[in-house]
Amino acid sequence: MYLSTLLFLILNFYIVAPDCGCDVSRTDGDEHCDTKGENLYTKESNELPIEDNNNTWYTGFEKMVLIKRADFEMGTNEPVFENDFEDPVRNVTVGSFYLDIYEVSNKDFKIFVEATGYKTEAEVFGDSFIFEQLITEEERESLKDFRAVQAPWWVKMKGVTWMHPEGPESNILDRMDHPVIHVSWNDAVAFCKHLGKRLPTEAEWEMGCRGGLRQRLYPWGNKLNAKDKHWANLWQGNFPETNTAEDGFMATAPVTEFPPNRFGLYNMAGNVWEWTQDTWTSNKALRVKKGGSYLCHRSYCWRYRCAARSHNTRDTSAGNLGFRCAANVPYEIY
Ligand SMILES: [Ca+2]
Ligand SMILES: [Ca+2]
Repeated sequence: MYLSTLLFLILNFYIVAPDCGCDVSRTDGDEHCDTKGENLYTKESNELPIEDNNNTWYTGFEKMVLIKRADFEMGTNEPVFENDFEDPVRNVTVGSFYLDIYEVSNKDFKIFVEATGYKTEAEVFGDSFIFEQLITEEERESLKDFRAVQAPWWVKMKGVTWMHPEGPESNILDRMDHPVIHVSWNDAVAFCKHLGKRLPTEAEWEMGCRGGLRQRLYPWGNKLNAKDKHWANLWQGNFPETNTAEDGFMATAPVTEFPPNRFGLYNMAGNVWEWTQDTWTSNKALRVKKGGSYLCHRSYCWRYRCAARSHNTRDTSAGNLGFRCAANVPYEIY
């Protein structure tokens, strides 16, 4: 049952024709058609080799897709955040690997904790970072001195853990299908390892995000609200004052929400940031995260693009940061 559904999903998204190739200007915000890069948008250019993929989808793991060895264009030549080293475009060959279809959910993480007794770093340290609008006015007032200097809308709050995302009085009972949050890079590695998996490399993650499309901004193309729809859980309104939640979600959304990309992957952009294996610099404490979150808005954090990247220290946890796992294939598939 599961396999046939998965096959249907994957094949269905593999035969979706590319869109018209209209682009969103990075300078004026207007939509226009990109004539320079028109070869990027031809059907042939974005055709996926369906005939090569007939018998290799089964992973041995649940809820994962096989992404076959291929070259892809990583990064962008039009960086939005130069200090993030988004550029240049480079051809990268990525070997075959499996990637979780969904972000790891609270339910997944609970099963892991029950099996292992694992304690997250937020539990050990006794606190985690939370977006101030998700707590009460009184709590906000009492936590003034614990605001992040560069981003004062983040506060460090005691008793915040994956089970109590807004403090000791909160719980996740009605959010078991939402992504687990307040998990550090070390926690994510422990979870994946327990299942015989690992974190994706940044290149694997970005290849997954692009879903076989060349040099598009988002997993679904270049238009943020193509077909007048919301394709990801982001921030609508004025950041950080007003979140209209036009996409239906003020904070996290279930990991199964919003349309998947052509690889069948959900929420690669938005919902929660996702840890990757890679280091940001030679400092091993800093790890790359990808995809942006429900707090990202173009005016402030246009990092829900596939090429965008950011980082945190590997023991950091926050209310908009989660992960998904990757896994090695048992043999190289060409
Ligand atoms: Ca939202
Ligand atoms: Ca995500």
